[in-house]
Amino acid sequence: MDLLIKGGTVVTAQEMVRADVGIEGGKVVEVASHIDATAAKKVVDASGKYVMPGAIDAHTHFKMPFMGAYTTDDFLTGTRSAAAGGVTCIIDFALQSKGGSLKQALETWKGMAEGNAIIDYAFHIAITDCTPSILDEIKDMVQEGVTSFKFFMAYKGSLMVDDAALFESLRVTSECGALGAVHAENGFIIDVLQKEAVARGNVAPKYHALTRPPEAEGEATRRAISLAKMAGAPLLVVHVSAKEAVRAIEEARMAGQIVYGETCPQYLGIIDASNYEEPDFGGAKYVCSPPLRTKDHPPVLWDALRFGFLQEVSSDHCSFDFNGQKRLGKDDFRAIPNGCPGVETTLGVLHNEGVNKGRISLNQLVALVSTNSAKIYGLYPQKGTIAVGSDADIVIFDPDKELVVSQKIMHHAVDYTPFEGYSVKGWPVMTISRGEIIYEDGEVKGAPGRGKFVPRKPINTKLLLA
Ligand code: DUC
Ligand code: ZN
Ligand code: ZN
Repeated sequence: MDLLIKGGTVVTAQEMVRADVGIEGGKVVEVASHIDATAAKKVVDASGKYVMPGAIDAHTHFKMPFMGAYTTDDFLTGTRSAAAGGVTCIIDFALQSKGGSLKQALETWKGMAEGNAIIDYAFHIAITDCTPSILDEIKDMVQEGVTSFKFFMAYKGSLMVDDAALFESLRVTSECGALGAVHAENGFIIDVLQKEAVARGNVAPKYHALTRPPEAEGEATRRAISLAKMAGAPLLVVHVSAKEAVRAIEEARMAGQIVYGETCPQYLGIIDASNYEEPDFGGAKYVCSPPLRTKDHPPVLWDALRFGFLQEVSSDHCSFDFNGQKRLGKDDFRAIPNGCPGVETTLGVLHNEGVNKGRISLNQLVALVSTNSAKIYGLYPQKGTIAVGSDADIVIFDPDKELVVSQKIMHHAVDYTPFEGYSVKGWPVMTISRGEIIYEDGEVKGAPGRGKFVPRKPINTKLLLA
């Protein structure tokens, strides 16, 4: 046995049990109440700690060209930060360039990850140009292990696709065993509101939120759900931030439609729309899309997580330096690159805000940050659980470790964290990827390039209903 994790409490999406975990050849080979340590090459003492499946962050943007800049974190610094946050697998978005093929997008993103990633990685492809030949390529991508595709209903004039393109694409993704995912905000309305705001001289960061109202998200979510229904396709709505969008998903799910929803920690009430008022252009740090909402939205999102209307929490780590990149928009909020970092903080923040405050159980925490993503995106049971035969992707989580989130302790390259000053009890202390300790007590030990591309299986909607 290569590694034995002894004395911890194994927490999966289903159970919480005192057990030792034996690892060999990168896989879990035994989970039992007592495993003899004499044959183990290395023993990790996990007493007093939770032993959980490594988190899967299904929403990152490393080294992505966007709004005239590249995201600051690349596959090295991004996965370094991920490892320090207990994340053992990311699903990043390869972006189809206008006129480019899906194959080109995948090869470009694989090229950026290879030799750099510290943890395992998979890709979605964001389709921005839905021509017949591109739709034909979807099945080839599924063969390559890319089984989810994102479509933007916002960013008019750049990334946005129209309803016909989305409808046709969803038919194809579904036929090919893939999942269509949407960025659901009404790009037409946002465009009108943005132009009006700027014409009135309203150019500060807070107008980013005021020109992307929750109704624009609710409307687009409802529309995407209707298009998916007509296409006979399952659908996933990424980064749900507004109660209007939650209600749309809830209704569709109650009516038996297969619609999944993701939200992100930045929408869960630790920060909110009032942060856009921070002085000295500080509000730009929180400019992401959808924007942070007013305080009436997070309680609805928490209820949706607790009752299963939203199934997963990922970071949408899309990092732009405050000094330099965000300041591109100092005279016009429309030029602030959209996105916030968060791959390192999701697990600890969700544990503190969710489990410690009694909003979700520990098992739900594991489901939301790991197991459900593995099931939805075709990684289960290779990843997303601790079971014999699964990859030994494990996070050891100390529920008593207290810390204050701050830029000083982050492992990312970007120059701020949106959760600065947030106090938590409970934080990951060790991350194990395929049996190798890659992070321990503040130090990332995994070598750049050790992470592998993980081809994903076709989508199986029977795995996760509630
Ligand atoms: N949507 C994302 O999912 N990420 C970054 C920007 C955006 O609008
Ligand atoms: Zn998006
Ligand atoms: Zn994103």
